[in-house]
Amino acid sequence: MTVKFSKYHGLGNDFILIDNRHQSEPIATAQQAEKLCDRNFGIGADGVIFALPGTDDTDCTMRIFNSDSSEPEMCGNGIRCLAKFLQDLGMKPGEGDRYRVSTLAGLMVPQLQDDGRIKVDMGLPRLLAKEIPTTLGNPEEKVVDTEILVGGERRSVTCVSMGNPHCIVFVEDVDAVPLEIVGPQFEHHLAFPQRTNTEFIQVLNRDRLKMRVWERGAGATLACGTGACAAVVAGGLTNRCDRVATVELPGGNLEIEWSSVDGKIYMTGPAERVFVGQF
Ligand code: ZDR
Repeated sequence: MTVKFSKYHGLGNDFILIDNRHQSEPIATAQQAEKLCDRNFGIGADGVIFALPGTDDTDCTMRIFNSDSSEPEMCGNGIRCLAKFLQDLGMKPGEGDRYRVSTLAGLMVPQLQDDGRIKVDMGLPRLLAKEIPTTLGNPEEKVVDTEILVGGERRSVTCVSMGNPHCIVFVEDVDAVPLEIVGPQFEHHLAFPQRTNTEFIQVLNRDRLKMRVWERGAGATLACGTGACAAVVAGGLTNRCDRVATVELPGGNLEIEWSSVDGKIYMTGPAERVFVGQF
């Protein structure tokens, strides 16, 4: 079988997009997706995204596999790529300039902006320990500046779910973090039964954060949309930053707003098609 794909990236977080709107199950398995992501033996990507048929009140359903074949609930950079992909396929948004997309983390609404960027209504952050999920603290309470022992070192962390789990660690100097060592220690820590994405954040200013990320199932990546959202929520919860902030990632910047009106997170950033092909 020949399958057409398009390769997109959002700030260097790159994905293989497959038009799967004709059937409700992904046309590739998680194991095939892992092979496609291989940068030496495959196409190369941080994940594979399938554009599946929508439900009664959505235009499309997004499913994504990480490069290790695990399936995350949500992907912030990926959903911007998906919106661009649907536009490039000639699909009109059901609601003006907004697509309604079902994900395992619920409804997401990416909006195509005139400047070419995409603004995504990412919904409400989930803050209770049981929602992350993490065994840190009390299951019915938030995990804010909570102590954890990782790799023999005491760290203070704040946990946020954007549908997928995030552990935020504020540091003095983000470039000094040995990501390849501590990233996996956080990802597989017993305190995170579903594993976790981990963001190391340096506060540059009340409206500017610098971030490096170790993604669950994908390792060090150039950007993480849900992680940038989680970082601003963690910064807000601990009064380290304002509710509107720019997050500097290795691959570029994302603008994040934690609305004080509806409590939702809005993420704005680019998505670009790099090439198309078939396998
Ligand atoms: C971090 C991510 N790339 C994004 O942009 O939000 C999402 C990918 C999924 C992540 N690796 C996870 O939760 O397993």
